[in-house]
This record gives sequence, structure tokens and C-alpha cells, in this order.
Amino acid sequence: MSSSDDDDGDSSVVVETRPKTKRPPLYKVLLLNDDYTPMEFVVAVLERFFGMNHAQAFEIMLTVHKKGVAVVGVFSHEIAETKVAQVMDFARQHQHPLQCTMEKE
Ligand code: TYC
Repeated sequence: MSSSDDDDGDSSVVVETRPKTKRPPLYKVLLLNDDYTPMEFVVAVLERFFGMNHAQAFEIMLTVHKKGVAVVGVFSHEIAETKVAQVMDFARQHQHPLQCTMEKE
């Protein structure tokens, strides 16, 4: 046996380690139902800030209206914060009580 063979008690087992590339956490942006914000306004919000077409926006608006809440998008922390602020500002400008929040996925 040659001197390079692994018979001297010195282990040559290779343990694979996963590279620790932690993905940044994602955040769900939620739209909440209320009794006063007009349906058309909610549809306009979803088109303007979440890039939905009219049919998608109408469907999500109806989900919120019936179920009380729906996820309208999933984003990085910074983008989610921006979306929430944009929706809340737009609603305030139009004096609607529409609420938008975010939560860690
Ligand atoms: N419930 C509202 C109405 O009947 C419509 C509405 C839908 C309000 C979705 C908020 O996030 C909302 N006018």
C-alpha cells in the first residue's frame, strides 16, 4: 500500500457545507375591508400601485370586500413599506378610510 492511501487513521471524509446565502425576508402587503371606501377607488388603488389590470384588480377588491382582507403582493421590506405608504397617502388624500398593512411572510 502506498503512503498516500488513507489507512493511517487520519480521516479524509469531505463534509459538504451549504453556503450561507440567507435570502432577505419577504413581506405580504394586505388590504383591509371597510364599509365606506368605494369599490372603484380600491380597484384604482390596485391598478395604480400594484400593476394589476382591471379584471385582476376587481377580483382582488371583491375578495377583500367578502373576506375582510387579502394579500395584494409580496415584496422586500423596503418595497412593502413604500407600497403601504403610497396606498395610505392616496386614501387619506381622497378622505377614504382604506387601510393597508404589511406582515412578514
Ligand atoms: N366594502 C367596501 C364597499 O362596500 C368596498 C371595499 C373593498 C373597501 C375593499 C375596502 O379594501 C377594501 N364600498
